[in-house]
Amino acid sequence: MNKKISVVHVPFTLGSHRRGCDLGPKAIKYAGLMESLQRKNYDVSEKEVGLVQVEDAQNPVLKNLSSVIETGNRIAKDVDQVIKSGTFPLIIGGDHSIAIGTIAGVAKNYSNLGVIWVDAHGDLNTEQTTPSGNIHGMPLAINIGIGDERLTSIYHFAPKIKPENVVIIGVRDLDPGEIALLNEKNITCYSNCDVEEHGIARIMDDLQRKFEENGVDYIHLSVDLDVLEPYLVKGVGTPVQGGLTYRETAYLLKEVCKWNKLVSAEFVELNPLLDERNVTAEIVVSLINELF
Ligand code: 6HN
Ligand code: MN
Ligand code: MN
Ligand code: MN
Repeated sequence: MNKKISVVHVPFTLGSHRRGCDLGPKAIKYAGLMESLQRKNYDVSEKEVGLVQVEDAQNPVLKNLSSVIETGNRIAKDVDQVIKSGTFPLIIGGDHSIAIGTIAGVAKNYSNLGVIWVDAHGDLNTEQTTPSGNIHGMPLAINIGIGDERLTSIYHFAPKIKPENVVIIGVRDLDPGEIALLNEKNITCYSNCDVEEHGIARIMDDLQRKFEENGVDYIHLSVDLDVLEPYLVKGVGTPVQGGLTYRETAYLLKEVCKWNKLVSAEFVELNPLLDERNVTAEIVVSLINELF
């Protein structure tokens, strides 16, 4: 693992219906993220992406579209620069719509990028299938090139990733349009019940083999905190019962790290306004410690 880490703060909240994810990076900072990484002798720096965050209700099926696009381009540019400087980007959200920008920035550097999407949701909606109009329910579709062209073309290339290089883990709340897209694109997906049935260790072994077979040498990890059991993570806006345990999530992170393919990681969807005494942010810091 690279010894130089840049913690990239992305305090964006307009991809979600609830306000408050913009406070996520500060809450995680105050929970001690920098100190915990420094204690392990990483050379850690921080930066904050300059965002555009102006609410607009122009398009009910793509809410706050202009801000998501402008912010996505800025995130992509910053993440791209961090990688080009030989530093590992650890991106702290922000709602999950920021992954449109993060993956754009990472994929600019790696043409056959693998993505592990750890989430209670599929985030595979489009403007045609969305039940909410919230763009944080769409980033994975957009990254495989499906959706509004203004979003899929962020950072001037599309698609960012191939559907066969994507895996989703922990999912348990899919909308009908998402199920259709999953099937159409044949995306590898392990639900919470699959984790129960096969165990996280076997699933990770299967994934390692899959990435090997696909010739994937570089992996981006996207962790939506709502993948965990809601009682563990009170500070998320779209909780769903039946999530992963802390131990399963920690195992997943440690295993990914062992493969030596991880080039970037992001932790998203913390909403400190919904949290109690910053406990969810403390869990994020612990999880990041499992990873590095
Ligand atoms: N997230 N599938 C729902 C929607 O509105 O599209 C929920 C999305 C949640 C997204 O948690 O990142
Ligand atoms: Mn989610
Ligand atoms: Mn193993
Ligand atoms: Mn998500």
